[in-house]
Amino acid sequence: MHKIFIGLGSNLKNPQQKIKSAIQLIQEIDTVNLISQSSLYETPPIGFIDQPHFINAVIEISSPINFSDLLVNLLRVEEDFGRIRMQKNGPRTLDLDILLFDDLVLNSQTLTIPHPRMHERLFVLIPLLEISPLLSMPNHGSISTLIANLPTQDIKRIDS
Ligand code: PH2
Ligand code: MG
Ligand code: MG
Repeated sequence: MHKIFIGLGSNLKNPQQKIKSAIQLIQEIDTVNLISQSSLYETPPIGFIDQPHFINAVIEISSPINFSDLLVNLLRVEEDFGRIRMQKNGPRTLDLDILLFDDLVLNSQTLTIPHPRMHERLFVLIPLLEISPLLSMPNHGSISTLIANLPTQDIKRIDS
């Protein structure tokens, strides 16, 4: 069984509902078990600034699936939500990122694990800390220490 963390993000057309439905669809992938899900967070856009705020969340799943089959399944869910890849870091209907896959370190043409920018992104680290307070990531150490060393940002937990 693999222990896998997935980041979810959306900032177009009812993003809260999109994140909730996406979690539902991920759960329906064959062999996938949902272990935990974070709250939803409203987060300011990072990278390309001139776009709506995001809704972000993180889930933990467990599955015997290999990472390439998982990626194929996640891309299919993104497509179900009408994602068209236009601009790097630009607005997106739904973005699903494999953050961590056990302690795997992978740099292939199509996939980098851990996610290459997660250690500097509070919109990933804060929801991750919520569901796994003692978690560490390969090469970057504990999530809580990473958060403590980043400048604060206006990240709001949404009650739902
Ligand atoms: N995703 C990006 C770029 N910037 N900013 C926030 N707040 N949330 C995101 O999910 C996000 C982003 C590229 O995937
Ligand atoms: Mg992303
Ligand atoms: Mg992505």
